[in-house]
Amino acid sequence: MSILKAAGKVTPTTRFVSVSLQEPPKDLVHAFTGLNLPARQAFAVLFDNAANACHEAVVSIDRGIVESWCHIPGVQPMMTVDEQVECEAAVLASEAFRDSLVRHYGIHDTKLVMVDIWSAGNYGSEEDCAHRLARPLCFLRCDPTDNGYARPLEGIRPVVDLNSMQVIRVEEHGHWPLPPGACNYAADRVADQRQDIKPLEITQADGPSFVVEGYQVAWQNWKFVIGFNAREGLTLHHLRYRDGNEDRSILYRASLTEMVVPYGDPTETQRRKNAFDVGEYGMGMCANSLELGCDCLGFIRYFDAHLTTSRGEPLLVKNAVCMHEEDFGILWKHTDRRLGKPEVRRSRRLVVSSVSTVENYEYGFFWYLYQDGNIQFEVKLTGILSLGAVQPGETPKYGALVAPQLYAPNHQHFFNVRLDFDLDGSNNSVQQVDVVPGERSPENAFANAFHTQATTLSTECAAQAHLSLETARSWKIINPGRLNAVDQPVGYRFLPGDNSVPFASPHASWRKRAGFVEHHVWVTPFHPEERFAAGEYPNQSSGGDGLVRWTAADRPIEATDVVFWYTFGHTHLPRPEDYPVMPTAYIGFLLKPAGFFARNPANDVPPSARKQSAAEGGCCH
Ligand SMILES: [Cu+2]
Repeated sequence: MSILKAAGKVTPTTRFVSVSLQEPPKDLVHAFTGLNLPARQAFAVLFDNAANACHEAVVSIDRGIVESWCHIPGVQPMMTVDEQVECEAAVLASEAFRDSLVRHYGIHDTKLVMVDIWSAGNYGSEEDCAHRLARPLCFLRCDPTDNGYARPLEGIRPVVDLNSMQVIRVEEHGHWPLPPGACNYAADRVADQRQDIKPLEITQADGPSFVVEGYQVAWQNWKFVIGFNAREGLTLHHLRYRDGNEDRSILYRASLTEMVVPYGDPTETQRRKNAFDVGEYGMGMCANSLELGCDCLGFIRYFDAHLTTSRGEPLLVKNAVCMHEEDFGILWKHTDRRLGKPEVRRSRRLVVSSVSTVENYEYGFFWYLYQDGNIQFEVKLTGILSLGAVQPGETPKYGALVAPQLYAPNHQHFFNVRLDFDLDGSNNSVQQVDVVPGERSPENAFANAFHTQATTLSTECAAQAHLSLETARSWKIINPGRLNAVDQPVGYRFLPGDNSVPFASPHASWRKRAGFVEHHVWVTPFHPEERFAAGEYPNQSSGGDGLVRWTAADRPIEATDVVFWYTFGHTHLPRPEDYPVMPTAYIGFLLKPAGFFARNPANDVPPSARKQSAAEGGCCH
């Protein structure tokens, strides 16, 4: 902040949207020997509310100067946490809003009203294009610590200009009574909690198996660097696996680049609901400090995140990232019946995670590293549904009742993860692998055949694909310049998990802004400025940016530095059991070595030491 201030770039109405590490050029990182540190630079996005103007700055920390300063016309960067707080205060102070509250609900005192900022999107109006807007949703608590989401103020929709921080107007769409029931989930408010859970203790008397130096981690054969920024949250860098005497690179960088939650109810109070939780809210900015609550068991190592307030002051998110080891059942087993001797190994995985709260919803982001070279990413969806009120006796068509007169609209969550591979270096290709049933033929006389067909993807357009259950489609990232023990290019297989297609029409405004949902898989040649699947500034954008725009050039992607982008969607059809708080739903993907190693890399895992007393009885893995 001080460097930008000294350079005269900061006005009293400037917001610091984000300040993050300007990551050094890849070739510098690849050539880094540990001696000459690259120049230390920060990348800042600033927004001046008075001028309604966005600027990007690159600042040299070493030299104390602003190296570049660039006006980005016509964009709205993501909303800051400060704006969330100020927006709520502005709505609660608004005469028009208070007047609506009295007329609709007879509420004179606003202290139990909750106002959640919601992004406004862009539906083509002059207002959507020219103002920095929010369209908050409002709720009413029964008392100051109640779960207010149980009582939506359905008919009232304030529209807020975030530049003036004023309510422009309050839209009223009819009258809905408050749902009759309250419902809470807090420990001090749930009566009759179950009594039959005995403690489950995980102890690691000798400490954990990982070694940490700053943000660099070594765990068994794995090495990587943990990163964190306001927009993406947790990032992994320079992921390597030690194979014999060689640290072999797998991923240069991995991150969640965007996500969107479109809602499927066309009624007036609900139809604008969609949220780009990365590009509009900032997944890192919404990260929990796990100092306040982390439920991992065992030896936990935390990492802090260093962000800024919207006024440029340092903002420390203590314990934003949690790392620990978990037992994960059987790693492998075989009993040779002739020897009567089982060989079994327990699987240990390293878990690196963070959790973000985006108003009502929670997202947990979990990277798992396994001893056999597997890399898994899992999103955990929990928190509270976005709820609305319905009329007494009404059964909603576009959602589900979760309690009397309270419903949750159908919706989807689409995530996009960017995997910048460096598989034994950056000369990589991607293959689409389809399983093909064999035709009956002299060669296939018993008609039992099937085989894989690997298509090396040559251009960006050829790479765009959906999952295919019919062909058990998977993908393989290979290094054509390095052969394995059986003379095949070394590779890692990409195995998708659950997925979905978008159910909103292609004409839906949000789909234009979220072009990344058009294909599950995209492959691009590395470009340092291609970072976010929906582009740099999806908030209130008119769309067409990001993957859709870049890949229109149909660049070659074979035997080059490739980036693999994966879009995965969770279709959420709510149920009463998701209320008042949702049991976690899981979605993600798996990367599995496929000819990367010469054999099972976990062959060398020793049997686990077991101290077992006679009283403990039998052994079961
Ligand atoms: Cu959901």
